[in-house]
Amino acid sequence: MADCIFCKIAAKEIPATVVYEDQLVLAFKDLEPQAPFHALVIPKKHIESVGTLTPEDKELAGHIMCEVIPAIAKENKLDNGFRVVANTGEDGGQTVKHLHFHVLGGRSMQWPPG
Ligand code: DGP
Repeated sequence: MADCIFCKIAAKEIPATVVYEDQLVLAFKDLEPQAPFHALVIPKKHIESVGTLTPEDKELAGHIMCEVIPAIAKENKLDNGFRVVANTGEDGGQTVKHLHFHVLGGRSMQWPPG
């Protein structure tokens, strides 16, 4: 999508520190890290949010959850635990309208989040 910053990162038009990449998915360090390890996992194709996922995205979403995020956690030694967050829509606090999963680790997380 023309004006989407994460599409531009996926297309390598904007630089990012990549921590994982395959044909379907890119993961890169968050610009404003909220934990010692903070990466964003995005599909390369533009999907707005968890709220706009459809059954057609089942394989992609399963790939992200069942393969990509566990691989990132293992590679970055988040053995003591980590948090996965998908802010969704206005009330969910989503600021970038391209589906992304925050993966945060390296410190103890609190609950509830702010
Ligand atoms: P959210 O609030 O869930 O939509 O999170 C968007 C995140 O994206 C936020 O933590 C900051 C990060 N971010 C925004 N622009 C950029 C960028 O250009 N590069 C990188 N690496 N991260 C960005």
